Amino acid sequence: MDEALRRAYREDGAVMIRGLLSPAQLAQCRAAFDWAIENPGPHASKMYANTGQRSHVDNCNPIAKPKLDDLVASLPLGRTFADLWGAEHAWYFAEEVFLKEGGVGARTLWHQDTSYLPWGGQHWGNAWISFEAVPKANALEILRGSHRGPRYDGTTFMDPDDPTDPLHADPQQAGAAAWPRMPDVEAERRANPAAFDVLSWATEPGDVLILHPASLHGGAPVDAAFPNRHTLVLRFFGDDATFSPLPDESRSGYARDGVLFKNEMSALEPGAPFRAPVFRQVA
Ligand SMILES: O=C(O)CCC(=O)C(=O)O
Repeated sequence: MDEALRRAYREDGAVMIRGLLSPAQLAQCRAAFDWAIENPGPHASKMYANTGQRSHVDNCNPIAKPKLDDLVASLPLGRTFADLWGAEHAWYFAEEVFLKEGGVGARTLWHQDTSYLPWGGQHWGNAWISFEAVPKANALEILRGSHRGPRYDGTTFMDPDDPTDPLHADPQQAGAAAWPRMPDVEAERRANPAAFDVLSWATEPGDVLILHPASLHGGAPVDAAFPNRHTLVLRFFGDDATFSPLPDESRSGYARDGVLFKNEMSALEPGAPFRAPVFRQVA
């Protein structure tokens, strides 16, 4: 692998790998995506039903897990991640699916996945795989280098008036123990379009956007010109991955309070390598 790509991932927290998946591999991913939509897990959220518009987001679906483990073992992603990190090994964690149909769909709010998942260390990565050609205007956006900056409190995604509504704690009440509240990236961009260094790419089917889950990312809305998006996100980790607890273990739904790997994560001490025999090794 090109050293420049490794450096870009280390420094920027996101890279685009064009044509990483063949048409046959992409078709297998699409079949798994469609199956996951038809067989939702306990965290699935659906919106706009019966309006001609549709939104479906599902994270860490335990029913989809065995199928996805088998799929991931057949894809070139594990080796790609190990090469990108410079790691000996890579493991697959779990998926998230994003469906937005009918031209209506708010932006995915800015967030870091590490506000919801107890993850530390360098060797983490999301493979963002969209089945449509996604224009740049509708692309996922990443704040360059933000995976090397503060770990912010997450958004609850629940307050339409406050995209930074804190998930774990109100800093004014929790004081120094709280993680800082996220910047309101969209408000700051409205005031100053150059406020942030934002990375984004238009993608073609087969391209894979790789982003570090500690990076601040968001966006990828649909609109009248690009009405439908179907995206499968697969999350991986390598040798330098540790258990790094959340401030409030009862708030995320995906950590020790979750459904997937709950017991395995409960057995890990802060700072311990993120390992359990149940994680599927893919490199
Ligand atoms: O595709 C999206 O709308 C959001 C993607 C995302 O949050 C992720 O890959 O972690």
